[in-house]
Amino acid sequence: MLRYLTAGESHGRALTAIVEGVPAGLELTAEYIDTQLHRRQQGYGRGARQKIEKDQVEILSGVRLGRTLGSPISLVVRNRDWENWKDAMKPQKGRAPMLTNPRPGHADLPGAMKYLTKDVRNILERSSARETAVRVAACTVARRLLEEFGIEVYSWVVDIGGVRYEPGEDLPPQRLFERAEASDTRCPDPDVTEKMKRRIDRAQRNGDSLGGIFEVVATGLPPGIGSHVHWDRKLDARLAGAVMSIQAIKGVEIGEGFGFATLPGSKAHDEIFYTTKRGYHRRTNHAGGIEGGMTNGEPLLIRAVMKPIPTLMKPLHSVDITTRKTHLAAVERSDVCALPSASVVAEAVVAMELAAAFMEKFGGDSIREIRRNLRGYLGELERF
Ligand code: EPS
Repeated sequence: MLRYLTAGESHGRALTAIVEGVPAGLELTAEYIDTQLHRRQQGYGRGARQKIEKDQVEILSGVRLGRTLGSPISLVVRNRDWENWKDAMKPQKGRAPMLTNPRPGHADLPGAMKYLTKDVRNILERSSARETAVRVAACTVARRLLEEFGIEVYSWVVDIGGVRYEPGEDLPPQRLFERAEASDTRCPDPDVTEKMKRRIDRAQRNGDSLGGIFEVVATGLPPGIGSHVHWDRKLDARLAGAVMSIQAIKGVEIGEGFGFATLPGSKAHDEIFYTTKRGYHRRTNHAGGIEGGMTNGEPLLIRAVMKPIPTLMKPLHSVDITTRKTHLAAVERSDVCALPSASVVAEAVVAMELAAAFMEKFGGDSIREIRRNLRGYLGELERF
């Protein structure tokens, strides 16, 4: 079973992860993972932390001579900022300063109540989206696995604070992705990118933050990944859970998503065609590549909304949890908008979920074995 765990606090020494269930023989280097870590750190609207960090992974186990061994892969991403936070995190003398004014919208207050602590820092250090640095590292192992079998995952940002990108032309995902990669907001359109940047500037001037919407697309998926037979094997449910688990994500759609509410059945479904050249295929993709909890061979389409980051430079009303008196919410260094990063994190977690389901279908202990399993199944489908 392909799975992972992460550990680490935002301003602790390091973030770590263990990835288990990776087959042997997969080419994997720290440089490959670092490319994704670098992508996660980009984007207009990020705060000063990204100028301090230059995220790089160390692979501590599970890889020898550039290939996976089949044993657990352990990863470390060190926090450069630890040096500046040592005193707050672990004072040499005296008591650590307490943070007692929870930020509305963050994990601060429910976390403090749940874990019975009056120091909100005990909660926010782990709830911080800093954790996504090592999550991307872990999930990039899965991405490497998918890539080996021709499955690619892309993303782009379509909305920041109401500045919307409406795709005018029907471009393939690779092209949209290339354009997004060249944009400061990961938006495929340069004009909309500029509008988004101005919207972010305005929010920053007002001490405010912004949310938005991104899309993730995966191509090259064979039909039959996931299953209709049980709730926790349905791929759409698993993907929605994975994307929703990213900090600040509040909604996930597959394919037409909420748009299905207004479409009649005759326009909502993707009619089935067959040609010897293309096999079974569709001319539309309202389903977003998943029917009955399984891939159907069409591209996977996911859309998700991120709420505005709850740390505000012009803080909201809150209560000091030691005095119970009115107090403005804590002001921590933060981002104005992290949509570009969130879309990169989403690519990663989608890759992990797809790779896990892919391994359930074709799984073996080595890349060679999986390749043989996949080839055998695709041969069956050719005769189907
Ligand atoms: C982040 C690092 C954090 C935040 C951000 C994400 O660093 P710091 O708290 O030291 O500024 O910039 O996290 C949040 C916005 C949040 O609300 O938790 C990162 O590396 O992505």
